[in-house]
Amino acid sequence: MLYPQSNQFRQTIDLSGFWDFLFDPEDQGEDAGWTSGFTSGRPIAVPASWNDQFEDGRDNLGPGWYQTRFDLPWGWSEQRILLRFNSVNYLAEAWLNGAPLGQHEGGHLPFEFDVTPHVRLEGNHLVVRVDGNLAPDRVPPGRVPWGPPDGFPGDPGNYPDAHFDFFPFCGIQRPVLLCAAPREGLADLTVTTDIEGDKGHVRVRIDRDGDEPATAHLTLRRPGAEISAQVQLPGETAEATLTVPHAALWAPGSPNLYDLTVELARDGAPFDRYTLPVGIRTIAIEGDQLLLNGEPVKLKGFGRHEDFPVTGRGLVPAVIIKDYALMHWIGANSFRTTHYPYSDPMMDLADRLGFLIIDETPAVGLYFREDGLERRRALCRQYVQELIGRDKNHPSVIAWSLANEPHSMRNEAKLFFRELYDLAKALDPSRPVTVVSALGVAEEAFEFCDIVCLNRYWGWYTYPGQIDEACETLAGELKALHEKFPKPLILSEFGVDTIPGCHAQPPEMFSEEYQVEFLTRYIEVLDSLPYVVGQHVWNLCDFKTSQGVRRMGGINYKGVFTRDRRPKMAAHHLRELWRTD
Ligand code: BDP
Repeated sequence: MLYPQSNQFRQTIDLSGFWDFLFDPEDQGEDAGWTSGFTSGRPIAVPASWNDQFEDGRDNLGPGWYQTRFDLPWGWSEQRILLRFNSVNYLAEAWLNGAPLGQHEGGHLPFEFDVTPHVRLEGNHLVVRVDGNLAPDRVPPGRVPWGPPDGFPGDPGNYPDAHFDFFPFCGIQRPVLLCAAPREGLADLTVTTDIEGDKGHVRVRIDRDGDEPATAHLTLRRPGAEISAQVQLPGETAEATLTVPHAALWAPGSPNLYDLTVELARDGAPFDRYTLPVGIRTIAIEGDQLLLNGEPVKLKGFGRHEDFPVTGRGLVPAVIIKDYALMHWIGANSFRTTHYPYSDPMMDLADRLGFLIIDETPAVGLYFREDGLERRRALCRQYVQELIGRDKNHPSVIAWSLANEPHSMRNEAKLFFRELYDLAKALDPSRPVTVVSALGVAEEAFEFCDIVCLNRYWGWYTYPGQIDEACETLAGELKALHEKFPKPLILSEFGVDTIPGCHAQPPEMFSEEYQVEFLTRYIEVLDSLPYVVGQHVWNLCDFKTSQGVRRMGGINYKGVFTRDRRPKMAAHHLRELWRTD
């Protein structure tokens, strides 16, 4: 699915702003007659989570009803009109002028409707029902009956009862776009690159709607370079390769991008065009090394959250810029999109700024009891397809993560992930695929995953306050893991809750000194093991969670920056360890 853009043949408008909103008092569903509009609504900001916008919103997971009105801009009357939602969490259903458009399950991934048959020139009325409730058969799940063998006995639980450790923010969290696109225009582009000597090959697959013969003109440009090709499109797809002499490769530190423009024409007259940034780079695994452009690369960075006061998980462009500035300042070159796909601007900026991303589906807290398993499997397949469909052309994306910390103790887990792994590889053979696990050597999916990603908290949940024991255990475990699965290994989470301003000497849990010592000593271990190709600290910033005895004030304090992006002591220490200039 191509991200909407505006040019001579396409136009996009953003429907963001203040919409009307109401909570469904008794979940009366569409029968209440709201699908064609309601009068009792209050104003709500779109995009943003609803939870922190209202006094009665925080723990209310819906359903909630949104509505807005719009007119079509000048010149759109003969066009094909698409309505795109960049992210609605969790279950969305939409109506335009009373006509049902469809529904989409799962937040953080885009979906669109062709609204051409329903749209009017003026006075359009869009209604969206959003259900953010937690349920055992949703992904990520919630309200899961908790206990062995899928969970730990005596888990204290949390409220709202999420089966994951971040607040279940809901609502229309990213922009809603209205797009005019030519009929029979470009439907998709898939770009892969490889390198041969100092040449770069850019392979482009073109998919389009309709099958009347057309010609595609391709141009790849950056200052001082322009390469063109032309290919006939007798039907719906075609492929072309552009070869770039003396290619300017993409890498962190030198994130060179080319603009690829694909123009469709018939009888010499152009009728559609799309421009996509392209980074020429390769990613490969050789033995226990991760190779970027043929050279070993080590990831330094974080797990993060899309999380900010008041806006919740809503898109805030300035926070994106700030987070990249902080990651650059500290010397990070990488992050994982813990625990769901991040916004399109976050991904675009990683290409521009040169960050390496492990791109994760929304499958966190998965468990494998029979009840609801088929539904969870179908959702996970859908997420893999949607994620790869959305992000396949980003040079910054160097691996796909199928899930975070699945409760893989049951036999079903291995086959479940084998199928997802095969699906990801079929859709994108060019990138490594992983599962991020806390099970260690017992995680059977590591047998076929390309990279082993482990989350570890020795010195926090286990061996509290005992960093010597923690580091000894960590070193032993990493060695055993690598012996069993001789592949590149990433410590994909490690960190400790740290209350800013809390100090202790000798270091004690929750103090800033303890975070410094924990991270420094862990990194010493990681740096001493050649097969450890990545270190991702948990977390870049403090973030909101459900309420529970482990989360004071409903906040996870493992950030090296506070929730409002101020450095703790550890940020300065990490900077000394990571910055190379
Ligand atoms: C890991 C999870 C992460 C949590 C973290 C923690 O992957 O989502 O926030 O633990 O406990 O197990 O802080």
